[in-house]
Amino acid sequence: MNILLAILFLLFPPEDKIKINDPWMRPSSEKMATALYFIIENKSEKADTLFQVDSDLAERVEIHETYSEGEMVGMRKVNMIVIEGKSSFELKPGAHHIMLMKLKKNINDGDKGEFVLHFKQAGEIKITAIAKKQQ
Ligand SMILES: [Cu+2]
Repeated sequence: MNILLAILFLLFPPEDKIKINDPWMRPSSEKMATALYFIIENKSEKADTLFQVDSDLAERVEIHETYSEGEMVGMRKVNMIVIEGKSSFELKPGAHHIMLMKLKKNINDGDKGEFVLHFKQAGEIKITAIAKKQQ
């Protein structure tokens, strides 16, 4: 690496544009489903988009939203979550969440799981979520 670039890098480390706070998931059992939650903090001026989540814990991983129609409450897949510039987006129970379907193993209280979040601007972000019953 060029020495000048190395010095510049030390003086001005690139700031993370997207920060993921408090990732957690609910305990569940093999072959069943569960959900992953976290807060996305967008420090950039530009909007960013979460469009995919990968995990070895489940056979299928989808981005979901919760909706209500009359007295019915359900959830459905969405293709993306847009986080406006200089704002936060919270995935939480009863709202948006990451759905983990057909779990490959039991997830017990205190277990940790690794996930890769894919953003259009920030690229891949690896996170470790902890399993707990309540936030
Ligand atoms: Cu769901």
